[in-house]
Amino acid sequence: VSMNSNIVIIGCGISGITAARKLVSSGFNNVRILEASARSGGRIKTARLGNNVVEIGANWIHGPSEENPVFSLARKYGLLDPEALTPENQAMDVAGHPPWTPKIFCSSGRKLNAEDLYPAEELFAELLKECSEFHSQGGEPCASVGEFLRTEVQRRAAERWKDIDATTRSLRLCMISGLLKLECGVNGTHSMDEVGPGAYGLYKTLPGLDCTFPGGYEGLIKNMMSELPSGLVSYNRPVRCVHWSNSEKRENPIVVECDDGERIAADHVIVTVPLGYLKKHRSTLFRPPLPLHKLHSIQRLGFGTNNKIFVEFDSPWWDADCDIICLVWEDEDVLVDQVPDVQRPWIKKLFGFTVLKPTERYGHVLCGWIAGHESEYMETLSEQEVTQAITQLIRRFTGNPVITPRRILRSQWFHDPWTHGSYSYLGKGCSAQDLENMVEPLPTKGSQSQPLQVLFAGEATHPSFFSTVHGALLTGWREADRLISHYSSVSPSQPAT
Ligand code: 6YU
Repeated sequence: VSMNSNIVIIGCGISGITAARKLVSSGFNNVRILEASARSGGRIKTARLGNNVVEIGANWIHGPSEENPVFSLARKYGLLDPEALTPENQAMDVAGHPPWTPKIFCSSGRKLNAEDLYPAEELFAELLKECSEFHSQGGEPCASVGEFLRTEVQRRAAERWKDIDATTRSLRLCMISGLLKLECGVNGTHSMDEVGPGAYGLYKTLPGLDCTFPGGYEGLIKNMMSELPSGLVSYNRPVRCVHWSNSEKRENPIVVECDDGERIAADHVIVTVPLGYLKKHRSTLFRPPLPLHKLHSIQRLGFGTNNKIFVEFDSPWWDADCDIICLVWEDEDVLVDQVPDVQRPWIKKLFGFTVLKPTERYGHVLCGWIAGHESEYMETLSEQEVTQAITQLIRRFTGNPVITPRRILRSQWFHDPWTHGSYSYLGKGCSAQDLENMVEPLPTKGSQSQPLQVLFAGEATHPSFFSTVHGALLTGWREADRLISHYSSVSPSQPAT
């Protein structure tokens, strides 16, 4: 009976795909995926800029080592460079921050001595580490991570750098404003003032120096999809509403209603839509509505925007050993990570560029990173307007008035109707309980109705690896396992419940 259960998975990102694979390989033969867009992969999306492979979504395997299932799969499919497979690479523990030495440019175009600014990076790293420890100390000593960082930077800078000349001290603070903007990108938030201090330490890193997919992240998706029965995914099939049942059990309690009006009966539904989509449609996607505690957690958890702007040049204007270019605005020693008037200098939120390497593979391409409302505003501009802003920015910071990009390509995750942003973070007031509430299947405990109707997977449901591909993958397995163990505990003589 169990093997014939109708299981509908909503969303064909990595979590939906892994759930389907596990169920199918465990013998479930009525599994289907409904995907709103025309493709699989969701936030794993590879594109081309000229002849170069670029990632519109996920970039790295964070922590590529034995415990990381994305790493194991990528290795199995032969998708990684030899360096990424070495024991040394797997053993490197950088706590999520690759040891890149930045090249620093400033808004007046003059050259800076990077060593003068190194203490700023050190102080910022020290404070972030302290933030990640609040959780285990059980306290929230401040309103937000941003507030803690700003207050402590001012206090410690005044103490430690009192004998340093005023210009260098001011530049160090400007550098920290840049690091705050970078951290907005890492966390996928508008401002670090929106990130909760108590839950900040819940995010966990794995050992291994972050690596990329030389042929593109989507190679992973293609390989995984090729092992699924063909026809299992229906594309261009947005789900509008999941009709579940809060009352006594009956046959086929769930009806999945699609945008085109089709109604699909199911015994179980696994919902993997992004938190951004869930926030926007939380009051219409479920009938009856979600229980209040689940709705509150969906609201409390954060989901912001982080976008990339790829910029290609005929020849490099940066040094060959440069991994990351940081832009320091010399008027930002007041520590800001937001631009007051979003419409004008939105470009000030772009903290800098990473260099795509190796050059033989990618050509002369930089990836600019921009988070928050400024990033959402950038999405509304034409490609020409973005190119112009980037060109002016680079000319100003290099002092070279003729540098001209060949072309650009940017992501627009906020305006993607099926995502509404990039990835989740733990906002102010969030705790581990919010992630647990996200995971909890419907109907929730204590109800008399048929259990395990609606299950939840996806990046935003992982207790410690939220916002990552490996986190999303593990949640797909988790929900498949929940159904597998549910049926293995039902004795064969009983009808499946
Ligand atoms: C990682 C990285 N990375 C950059 C950028 C982005 C993300 N991530 P999916 O969205 O994939 O699938 C859902 C599907 O549902 C989708 O196909 C929809 O079309 C569909 N759908 C929606 N509505 C529907 C409906 N109504 N009906 C039917 N279908 C519907 N992760 O490991 N390395 O380098 C990056 C990055 C720009 C946007 C990333 C990275 C995040 C991952 O991409 C993401 O988690 C997974 O792909 C999600 O898979 P899924 O299946 O859940 O959803 C200290 C501390 C701080 C904490 N954070 C630090 C971590 C750093 C995070 N790093 C991110 C960095 C980058 C650059």
